[in-house]
Amino acid sequence: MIVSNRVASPKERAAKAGGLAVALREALSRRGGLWFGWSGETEVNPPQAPKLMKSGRVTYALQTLDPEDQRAHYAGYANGTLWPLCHYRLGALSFRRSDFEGYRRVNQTFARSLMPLLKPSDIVWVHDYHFIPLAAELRKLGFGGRIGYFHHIPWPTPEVFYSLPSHAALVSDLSQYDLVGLQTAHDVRALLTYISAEAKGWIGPGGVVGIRERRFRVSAYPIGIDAKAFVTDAEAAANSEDTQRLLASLAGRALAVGVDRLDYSKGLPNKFHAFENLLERYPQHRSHVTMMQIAPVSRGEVAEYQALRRELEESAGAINGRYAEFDWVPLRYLNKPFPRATLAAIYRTARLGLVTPLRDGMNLVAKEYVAAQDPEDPGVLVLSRFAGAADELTGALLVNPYDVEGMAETFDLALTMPLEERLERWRANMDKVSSNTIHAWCDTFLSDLSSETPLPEGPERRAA
Ligand code: GDG
Repeated sequence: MIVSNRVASPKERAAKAGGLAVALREALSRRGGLWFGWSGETEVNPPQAPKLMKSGRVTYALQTLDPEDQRAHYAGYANGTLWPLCHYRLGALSFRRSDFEGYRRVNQTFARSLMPLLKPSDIVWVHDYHFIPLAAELRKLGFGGRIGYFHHIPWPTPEVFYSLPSHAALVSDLSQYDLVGLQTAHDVRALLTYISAEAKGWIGPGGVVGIRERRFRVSAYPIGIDAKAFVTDAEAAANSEDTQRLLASLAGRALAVGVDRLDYSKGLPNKFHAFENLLERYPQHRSHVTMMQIAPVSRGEVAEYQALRRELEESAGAINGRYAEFDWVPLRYLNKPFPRATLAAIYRTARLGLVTPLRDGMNLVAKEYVAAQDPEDPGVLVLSRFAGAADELTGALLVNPYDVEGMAETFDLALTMPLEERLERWRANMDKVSSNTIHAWCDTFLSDLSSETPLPEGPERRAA
């Protein structure tokens, strides 16, 4: 059983599903299973049971929520509190007890609606920060089977995590899982440090953790992409109509591309400033490089996101106003999403991939950019050291996104990098992207979650 906030309905699936949705669906189809989540609809006094839809071996179970609960859960606690907290943005953190209560209520609703569908032998895999208390709620209803949790975003270090008034409750909820998966070793260290310092837990070998009577495992499972599918898409894109149109519009200029949801964690203002700084301090690149930022609007109902959108519109206007020529616009800023095939064409054409988040769990765009490159003439990935992907993609040029001038220097270095070095760096990155795929990630997590090997006893039990 997979639980995630949004479930692409069977109708939507083919057209829109991204790599993660496709991989989870494949994992479910192979084993047969159920995908449970929010229907995307709200209704006062919603039905207590989910709407069921079957497609092949996968059943979709979609729960409708009360509008106020949904707001408190999604825009309130999940995206107004946990998202900024986990991305180290304490200035953007807002905490209201009523939102926290709404968050718990939605988790209770989900547990009540899921419970009648569960058999004791079922394995439940919960995705992301919207559902941290779900295992605790299922346990209260008597579910004793295996439950795993994967946290797609960073886990903050204890000093940051303490800012959350409900930090102890959240970790106590986490202890009701059997397996907690995080993106990187850094995230694991952050959580384990909190557990031993604050939650009075013990840490055993292999990431085994004990808090009070609970024993569970915490481990890193860096998420990957469907590398083969991306290579195929990119090869197909090499001569596509999209590529032809793009090349014609560039008129021989180098392209630097960024693809990010319009989110403050993605560091877009800093990236724009760095590009502006490049044009200012390296005039040789003026009229010779075009930056394209694709930034589909996300969580548009949250005030922080509206402010970011205004800031970027102003900044893009200022850069273009200052540097554009009658035949060259330095920055193309696009607020709409594009089909995956078009993205593949853009990635492959781009000499530079600019992935510069202030903080990111993994960042799949970095891996997609690598997979889409022409193996004979690959582009250069410029990557924030604060993206989880920086651990694996050692061939990238790493940057500190807070250092705008440093980033501009790195953009210059990337634009002038000789082919030999580009090849060497790309090969190192591609090795990682093609070995640690989304399928490998899925299989490893599920096999660890299903493992029957008993966890070692904690210190008290051993002493007794
Ligand atoms: C969260 C964590 C973690 C973007 N624009 C378009 C489009 N996209 C696709 C990309 C990529 C996905 O959306 C974005 O994934 P990221 O990993 O970059 O970022 P988040 O959305 O913040 O994801 C992140 C991830 O979960 C997985 O665990 O890596 O750290 O924050 O696949 O290609 N896709 C299409 N058109 C667009 O315009 N088709």
